[in-house]
Amino acid sequence: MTSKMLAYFREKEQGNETEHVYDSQCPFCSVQCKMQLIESRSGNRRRYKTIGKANPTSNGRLCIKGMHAHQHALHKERLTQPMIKSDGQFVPISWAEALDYIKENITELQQKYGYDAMSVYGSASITNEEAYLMGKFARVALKTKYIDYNGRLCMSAAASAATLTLGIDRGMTNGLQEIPEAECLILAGTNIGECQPTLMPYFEQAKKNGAFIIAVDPRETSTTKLANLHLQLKPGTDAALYNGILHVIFQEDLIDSEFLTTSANGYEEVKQWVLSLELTEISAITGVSERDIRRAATEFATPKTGMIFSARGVEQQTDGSISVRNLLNILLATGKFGKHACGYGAITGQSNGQGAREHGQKADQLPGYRSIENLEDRKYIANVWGISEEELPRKGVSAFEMIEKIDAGEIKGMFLLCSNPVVSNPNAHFVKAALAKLSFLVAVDLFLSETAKLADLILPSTSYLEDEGTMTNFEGRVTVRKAMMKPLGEAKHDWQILCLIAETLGAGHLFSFNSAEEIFNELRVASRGGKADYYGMSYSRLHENEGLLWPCPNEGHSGTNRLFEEGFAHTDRKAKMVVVPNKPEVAKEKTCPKYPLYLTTGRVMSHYLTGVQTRKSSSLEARNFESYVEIHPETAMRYNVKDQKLVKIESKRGSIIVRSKITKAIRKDTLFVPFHWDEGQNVNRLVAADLDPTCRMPSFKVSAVKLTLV
Ligand SMILES: Nc1nc2c(c(=O)[nH]1)N[C@H]1C(S)=C(S)[C@@H](COP(=O)(O)OP(=O)(O)OC[C@H]3O[C@@H](n4cnc5c(=O)[nH]c(N)nc54)[C@H](O)[C@@H]3O)O[C@H]1N2
Ligand SMILES: Nc1nc2c(c(=O)[nH]1)N[C@H]1C(S)=C(S)[C@@H](COP(=O)(O)OP(=O)(O)OC[C@H]3O[C@@H](n4cnc5c(=O)[nH]c(N)nc54)[C@H](O)[C@@H]3O)O[C@H]1N2
Ligand code: SF4
Ligand SMILES: [Mo]
Repeated sequence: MTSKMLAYFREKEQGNETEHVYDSQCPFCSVQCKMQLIESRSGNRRRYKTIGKANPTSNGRLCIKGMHAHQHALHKERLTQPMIKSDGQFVPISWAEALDYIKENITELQQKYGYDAMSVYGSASITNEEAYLMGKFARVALKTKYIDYNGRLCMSAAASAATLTLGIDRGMTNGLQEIPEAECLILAGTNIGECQPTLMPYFEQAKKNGAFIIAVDPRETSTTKLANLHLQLKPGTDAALYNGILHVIFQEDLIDSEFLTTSANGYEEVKQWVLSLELTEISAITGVSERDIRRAATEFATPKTGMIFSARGVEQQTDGSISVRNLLNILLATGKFGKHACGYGAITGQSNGQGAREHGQKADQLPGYRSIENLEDRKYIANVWGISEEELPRKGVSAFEMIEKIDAGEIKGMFLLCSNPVVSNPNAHFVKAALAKLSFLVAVDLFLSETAKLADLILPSTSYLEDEGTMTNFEGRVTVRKAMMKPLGEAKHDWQILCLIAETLGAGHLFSFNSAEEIFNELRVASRGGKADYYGMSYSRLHENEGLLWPCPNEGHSGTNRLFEEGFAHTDRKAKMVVVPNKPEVAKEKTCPKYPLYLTTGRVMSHYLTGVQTRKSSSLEARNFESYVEIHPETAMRYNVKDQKLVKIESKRGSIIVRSKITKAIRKDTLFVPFHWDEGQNVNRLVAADLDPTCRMPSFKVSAVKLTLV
């Protein structure tokens, strides 16, 4: 035993171990479970444990990612100093040197090529205050129109569908507590069991109460196992499936005609269109039997209550946006909005998947869900920001389109904060080559991600344990996450970094914030009167109420639990139904003799997104230390693949080598690979970069591939 260990045990025996308990909130998914970090100190030794804390959303539950979140935040590979690339190596520098370097490079690029030579790529894993400041930073400090964020790859389809059909985009239209009381639930392309595990009890309780649950997924998952009916469709055919369900609803007169007449536009056209379709054709397109389509329609339409949930399975498609609108068509046709246990939920993804899409990180958006192309909105925000309306740039382009512009040489510089696009964007080889063309790339991260490795300058940021701010969870509930530790080394908060750079660029007077709360108070004013109105929320109110659901327009307002009780958010108070074609406008990749199998991608419980954080956690890494591919036993036999063997998967764009997992859970014509690994296991090397024309969401869920033995 070493002398250090002896000293430790001696102290423990003498009862010298002290315990400190800190309140925190999970950095990972959109449930935003409240948690406590318990630190046991004994001499110089520290041991940590995370436990759940009671809260109205997950009632004190945590999943394995939350339980081990502190492992990455306290990991020895955390970045603690700014680093500059010199002769291909990263060398530590001071903040003052880093800021000078930034000023020099940005000024030179913008003088030579104009303000729009710089771009900003943001994130939905940062606080509302930071998301708000990113939008302001791009437009006011950098004066560029080019800003977008990783939420484009995540929430854009559901967001545009809800905005177009309902007039407002809040993930859940109803309170979470209503789920167990719904008589039928459709879970479409959502794997809550792995991705939001602490929400499962709401759905399990619904089942116990007698609800009929319908799952739509090409794979069997822990979520589909809860269902009474699993529609195991061909990837990419959701739009047609929901047309089939609508066909039956109209044909069998299971509609709520009074609701349709008073509350929806466009239903006559939808009725005519879906009645003109043949169920046999829908069945052939989707691979779902006519009987199952009929059953789903009657089980959902007949009872008085029912809710539909969707996530990326439906949404990450070239017709994701309009497919979600078809799910909303089903809810409208059956009158299931604005009432108890009736409504829609787009299960948001990242920790702040909801809030970060409301306050101006999107290419065409200003805070409070305002539009950058609307004169009134422009004037209002310019006034809050202390600039003139004319100085405010116009709209830019979506995340992947910024990368295309970098490739084309139109964008020369990028400020990247809290994202890893080389691993998360489609067509990864193209993305990596494009980013390598940048004259100046600054990456702000916790770790040296695959994208950060391409940067000219890396700035170290603070983790969830160190950074205070508000997050808006999938319910639309705004909560405050407290900071419980000092920044690690010289790391700074994302908002501080933005303020420092703004100052360097001469806009310091518009970014003179000393705390997250000060930024929030400006955000409140900026969102005032907008669709996502946070004006009535203050930090003290948020603490007192365990969070508030927006809209919350004044300090006397108790937040909004259920939307659309008094009609929809369009000016005529009516929702807009829309005719949805079976086949998308931008074709999806088709299988062919060379690439005969579909590939779909997604997640596993133990890892988070590009895995930069969860692969640093020993407990999580131990559960899945490498990627894999799900293959149906018959398909495996056809390709002579045995279980647990390395196989090569190849598309037009590239190839990866991963281990086979033979399972009946997947369709025979489809493979599934999670996307949490980089380099040679990065599944996005295979994925097609076709974009949805409405919202510019990439088609992560359908690519054509071939399978060979290694
Ligand atoms: N463990 C874990 N949890 C997470 C995350 C994580 O990385 N790991 N990420 C968070 C984030 S940012 C997000 S966006 C959410 C994502 O949450 P989800 O969208 O639920 O997760 P995915 O696994 O991407 O996809 C869901 C399901 O869609 C199915 N699917 C594939 N193709 C199709 C199709 O064509 N149609 C239909 N109907 N379904 C299809 C997949 O088989 C999969 O089971 O999870 C959040 N929570
Ligand atoms: N094939 C395929 N691709 C997909 C998807 C899919 O289903 N299939 N899903 C898409 C979806 S839904 C999403 S959301 C995207 C996500 O894609 P990304 O945003 O690229 O993924 P992350 O792994 O969250 O990257 C976050 C980075 O920021 C760092 N980081 C974490 N916290 C902080 C912080 O507080 N501040 C700063 N500055 N840095 C921080 C992490 O270390 C990490 O390097 O991927 C998309 N890509
Ligand atoms: S990952 Fe999501 S469900 Fe799991 S503990 Fe964190 S917030 Fe809760
Ligand atoms: Mo996401």
